[in-house]
Amino acid sequence: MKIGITCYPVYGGSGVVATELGKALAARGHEIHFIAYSMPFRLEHILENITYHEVHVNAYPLFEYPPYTLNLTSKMVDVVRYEGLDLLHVHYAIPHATSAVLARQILANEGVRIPVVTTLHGTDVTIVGQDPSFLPVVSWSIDQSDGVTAVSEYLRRETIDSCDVHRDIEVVPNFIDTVRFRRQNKEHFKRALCPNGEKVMVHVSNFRPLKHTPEVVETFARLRAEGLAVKLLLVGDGPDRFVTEQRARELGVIDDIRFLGKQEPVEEILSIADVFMMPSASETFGLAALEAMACNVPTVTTDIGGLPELVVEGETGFMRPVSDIEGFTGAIRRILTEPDLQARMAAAARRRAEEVFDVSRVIPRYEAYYERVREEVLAR
Ligand code: GMT
Repeated sequence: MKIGITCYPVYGGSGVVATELGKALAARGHEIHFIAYSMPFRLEHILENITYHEVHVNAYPLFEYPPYTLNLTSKMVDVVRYEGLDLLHVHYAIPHATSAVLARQILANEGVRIPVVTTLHGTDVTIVGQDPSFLPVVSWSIDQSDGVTAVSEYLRRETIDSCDVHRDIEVVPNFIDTVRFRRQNKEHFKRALCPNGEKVMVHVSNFRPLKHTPEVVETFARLRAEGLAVKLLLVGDGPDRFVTEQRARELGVIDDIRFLGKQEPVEEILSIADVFMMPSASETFGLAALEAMACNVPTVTTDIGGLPELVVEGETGFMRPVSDIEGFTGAIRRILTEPDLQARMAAAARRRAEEVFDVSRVIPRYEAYYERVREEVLAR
């Protein structure tokens, strides 16, 4: 199939999933066309059957707010028309689904039928999508898509309940390349960071307020205060980086924390981790936790959103209520001080990543869904 994929190309879960999906589909012989405002950061280099089409935004003096949605729509029309695409798959409803539905309408005037599949990732429904200035457009764009997928059962229900959407939504979970994401021998790296054999706690996010990153530092400070020999690695960057760093200074633990910033490849850092912490207030799936699981790292997360569909409580990690610092501390203390439990959870986390979320198990579900949607559209 010839598939156009649109996503946010910057650091973030939906862009990662869209890019990895495109790469995996290309490896299975599909022709993939990425349509975005910059090269998706995980694309690295263009492969034989992957093409990248850049959307240019006009900076006309009249436009205080350049209408990116329209530039994207025109680019989609162009790529479908000249590359002969079979399907458009957009990730994140705002504004990608709106542009795709508009492009489909423009092309219909020329007798071209292009099915639109929208994948919902989270904040496009749970936070941004709930803003009254977006909600009617988000609901309409989801309803008008020919196919809609959500990355968890939680998000499927949430979309129906909060967006006034009346249609089928297929749940296709996120996935992981367990060949790339596996525990590697990084002993030299571990020795450099932990010269005295300290344990390693890792957090990876885009430091948005809903990630509750200061709570990672609070939890870490409690563990240090109990005398636990542990270091904290913080990966990523974003709006709460400053307050997180400030809290670490106030709590006197800054010297035991490394702020590593945006890092690729994250699997090398996860390879030296003993525990991964994700105290998010909202998470439709928790891709960063799955990346940790694939690298044999037990996770301590909140018990909200799609996380209970990913984490098996007491088996692959522990889940605690939002902002339950005492609960996070207790769970991490157990993992770091009970070697048998840590090893058992590490193995179970890897097994779950392989058995349920491996890329080879999930991509065929997208392929089958594309076929179904295309058949339905062409039969109309
Ligand atoms: O988590 C973020 O802030 C990024 C966001 C995105 O859309 O890029 O992530 C969402 O999509 C990811 C991929 O499907 C999910 O793993 C994340 O759980 C989800 N984030 C939230 O729901 C907050």
